[in-house]
Amino acid sequence: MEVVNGTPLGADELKHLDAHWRAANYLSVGQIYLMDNPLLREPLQPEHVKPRLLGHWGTTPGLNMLYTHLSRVIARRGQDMIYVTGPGHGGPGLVANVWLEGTYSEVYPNIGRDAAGMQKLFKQFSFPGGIPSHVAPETPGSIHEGGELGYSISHAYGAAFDNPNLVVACVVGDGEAETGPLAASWHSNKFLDPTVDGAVLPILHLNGYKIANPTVLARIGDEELSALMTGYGYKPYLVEGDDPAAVHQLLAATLDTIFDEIAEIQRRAREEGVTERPRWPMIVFRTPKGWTGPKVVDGVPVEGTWRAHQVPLSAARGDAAHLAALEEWMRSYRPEELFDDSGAPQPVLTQWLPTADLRMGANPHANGGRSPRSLELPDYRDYGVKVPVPGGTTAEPTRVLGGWLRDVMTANDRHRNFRIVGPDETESNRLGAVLEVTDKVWQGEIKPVDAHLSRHGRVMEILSEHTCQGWLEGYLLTGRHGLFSCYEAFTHIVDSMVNQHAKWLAVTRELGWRRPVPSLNYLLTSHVWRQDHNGFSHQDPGFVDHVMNKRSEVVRVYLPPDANTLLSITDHCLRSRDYINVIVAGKQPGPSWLDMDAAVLHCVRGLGIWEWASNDDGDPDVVLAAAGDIPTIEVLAATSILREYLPDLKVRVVNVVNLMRLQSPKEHPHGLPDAEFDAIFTTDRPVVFAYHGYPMLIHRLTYRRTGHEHLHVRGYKEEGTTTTPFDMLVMNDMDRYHLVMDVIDRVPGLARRAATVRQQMVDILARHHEHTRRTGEDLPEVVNWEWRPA
Ligand SMILES: Cc1ncc(C[n+]2csc(CCOP(=O)(O)OP(=O)(O)O)c2C)c(N)n1
Ligand SMILES: [Mg+2]
Repeated sequence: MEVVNGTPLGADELKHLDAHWRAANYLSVGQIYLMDNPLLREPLQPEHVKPRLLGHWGTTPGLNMLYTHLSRVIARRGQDMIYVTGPGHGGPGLVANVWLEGTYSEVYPNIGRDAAGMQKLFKQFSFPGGIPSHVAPETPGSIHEGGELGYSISHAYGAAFDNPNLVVACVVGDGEAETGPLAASWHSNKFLDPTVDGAVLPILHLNGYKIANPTVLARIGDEELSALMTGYGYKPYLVEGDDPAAVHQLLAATLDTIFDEIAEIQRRAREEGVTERPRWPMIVFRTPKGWTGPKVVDGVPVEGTWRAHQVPLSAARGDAAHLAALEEWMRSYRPEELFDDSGAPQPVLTQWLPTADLRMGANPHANGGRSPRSLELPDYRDYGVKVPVPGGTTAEPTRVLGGWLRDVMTANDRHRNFRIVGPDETESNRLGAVLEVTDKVWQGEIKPVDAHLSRHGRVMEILSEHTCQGWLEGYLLTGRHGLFSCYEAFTHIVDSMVNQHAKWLAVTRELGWRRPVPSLNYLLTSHVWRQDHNGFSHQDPGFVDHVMNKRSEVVRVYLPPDANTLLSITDHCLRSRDYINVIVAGKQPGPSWLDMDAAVLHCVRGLGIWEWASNDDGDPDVVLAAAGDIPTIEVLAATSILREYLPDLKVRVVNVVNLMRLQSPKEHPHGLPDAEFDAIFTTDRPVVFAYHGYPMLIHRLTYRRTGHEHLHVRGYKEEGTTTTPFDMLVMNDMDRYHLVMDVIDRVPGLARRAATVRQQMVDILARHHEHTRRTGEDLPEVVNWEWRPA
């Protein structure tokens, strides 16, 4: 690893930096422990200490040292920079720094930069009614909570893409670095284009420990660690030490070198057109966990060990020795030198700091972007398929969407604010038209056989759903737009990341100062019903269930039944802010049901009666409902059978495109009012509902509705394999023949009258079984079925 020896700091600058760092450490400890006497102007008493001591000290002094020095770099160079805190449990450190630079009091005027403000700053931390312990949405300058570890680097790169002047400093916990998502995300450097993207400076915070264990990377020796980072394509710099004055010099010298190097890489790419993949610098920052904290507590070593992780003096309120040690610890930072009589930080710590938007807490990139703008969207109506009669046209919905997305890409090219991410599936998901106007970005070696790879593409593919998700989140949180296209089953890989993003959005909605950010849009295709190549391992429609657990104000789920509805829904999603939008749509050729005007209306309604398919004259015997493209086909096929065999039966066909319409309006803002729901689904007629995913979700959403006891849902019941498309439906009892039987079994009095029809359904299913097993194909009447009502 490179070591940059040097003493770039004169005596004064060293003094300024060290005072700033001590102040940040003092304020961090104060937040963890104190509710009063913030400046220690009187002897510390038990009642000054919080009754519950909650927070994390261990990582904090390192984070503070880095923040201090990055502020120096910003001030000297006018560098646009944000700070991503992987170990987000070091929340008090970030709050302390943001308070010192003045941003905190601007965002929260009730917390002034004075003694009274400091008292509130301390008390509110991890306190009922106060602020969370992590680098949460409440923390100015944060786009990354760092609560669930593993996403810092992918968030940092997401923020850096298409922000050519931005450097994202990204602290990675050495424990965090053990996670799968973090391990994969080092490779982001193969996707960063130095000509149009900014830079990420990863700083591996090698403090040696996690909560109760050493970290792997701290115990493999420098040679292996260096080889690992070199192997990931970085140039590692080592900054190591426990003597503050020496580390200040070393860190300042290293950062000076590194920022020159970043500027040079960018200059060569931008001015000389160098396309060779650069070896970007990164830092291994090896300092003690809990640095400057108590060395020994109750006879055991704390500083420099895992014991420093949370609260080193855990009994400071009740135990006199702990209280004395706390006071000694806090006084070791010499607060009387750091704060003036009013409690404000002395000029020595603040006069050299960056000002205005260059302060990392105030940087607009970390609050929805420096110049956020809406996408320019070509009129999707011009891209629709012609549908002279329902079902009369066949289209591959995602391919149709691809044509529009291609032009979305072009329309916004000059703003460079739209990206499509996915794990190797853009073409397989039939969005390949976008590659007519852009490429897949790739800084690795490119061979003649490769297609659509280039240094400057706007489509991003890496086989790590975590990295895709992290990139996109970072991109959105800094005010740009995107779409994540993913195999439905494997979207589950990012379940936990979605949880975190949903929490982030829910909290930011309540913070007036946070700008809305473009929504996180998923296109789940290659879905459960059409996994012809793959089978059971690729069949799982449960991501929707997962998302539906989130707070109703942030999630939206759409199941467009055909190409035109998919266009309309996607347009809506790309215009929206602060949501997680999930769109489930197939890529295989399928019937188009609605012409563009009807599609737009249907999407606005969210669910509606398809009159052209119904014969109920306002008084149905049964309601057949569908949500999802394949269920829609089965419901219509079942309807045509019923209308042919039982022409007196009055069938109402309902289609649901916006799943939240099913919920009570008390639970979701999109919920259909009860009276409208009752009018459409009736309160007393059987409803046979074919749903794309797990049936229980439809029950969950409708359990408060009057007619819920009459609702019978078919869907995926975890029966999967590699078989014919229709056999998948039969295996899950969601095929048209089962639906017809469901109707016969449920409409009062029908069972006896329609006994022979029912028997025919059973017979067809037997024939289906025999035919598929013999020929490998579905029955001709299934394959060739078209909507032609009697
Ligand atoms: C994914 C995940 N797993 C487990 C935890 C619980 N946890 C919180 S902090 C921590 C140790 C982190 O160690 P490190 O990344 O080295 O951070 P630092 O030493 O800087 O505190 C763990 C395991 C978590 N927050 N996220
Ligand atoms: Mg650690």
